[in-house]
Amino acid sequence: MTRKIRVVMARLGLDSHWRGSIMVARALRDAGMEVIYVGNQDPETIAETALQEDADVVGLSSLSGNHMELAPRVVNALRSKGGGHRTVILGGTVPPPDVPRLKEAGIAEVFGPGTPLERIVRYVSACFPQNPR
Ligand code: B12
Repeated sequence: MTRKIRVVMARLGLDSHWRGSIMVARALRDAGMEVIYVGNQDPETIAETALQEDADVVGLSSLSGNHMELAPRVVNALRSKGGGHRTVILGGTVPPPDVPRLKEAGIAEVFGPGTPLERIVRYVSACFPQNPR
């Protein structure tokens, strides 16, 4: 049986910038996905929530420069709990030189400021072609 794509969306650490993550959460929801928005959380709590919610995708938002430390910690926490197959995506003010290092650390894709919401929806949908929207 197919089910909707499930996305857990969080702001990394104490990042107070919420606009982008809310806009992305709404766009994914409007595209027919189940979005669980958990606000500010530490990496281990985000990973635990993703497992408890059986999320397909973990969406992380960071505009305060904490992405290199905290985003890989989400991936590591997922892997240590057997949830490393989940797709982790990141958005926010990520300098381009950081992107390859984040991908090496297991972040599937990075979306910077100004990314059209349709592009994010298309990316997530394409990761799970078998799921209805
Ligand atoms: C508005 C704003 C604020 C507001 C936030 C209001 C709010 N509640 O959201 C306030 C005034 C509170 C604020 C505070 C601070 N800010 Co500020 N802020 C901005 C500003 C001007 C715009 C951010 C914004 O709302 N953009 C609009 C949204 C729609 O875009 P977005 O968030 O980028 O989201 C898009 C993508 O990034 C992506 N995306 C984002 N999240 C996610 C998540 C997922 C899963 C996906 C797929 C995609 C995605 O998709 C979105 C659509 O394209 C930016 C400058 C800028 N141009 O980015 C600085 C900026 C982000 N702020 C900055 C700073 C330094 C701060 C402060 C540290 C300042 C201070 N000294 O106190 C604090 C942060 C404190 C904290 N604990 O986080 C810096 C960050 C520098 C860095 N990253 O190294 C910036 C870049 C300004 C600058 N040029 O220096 N800020």
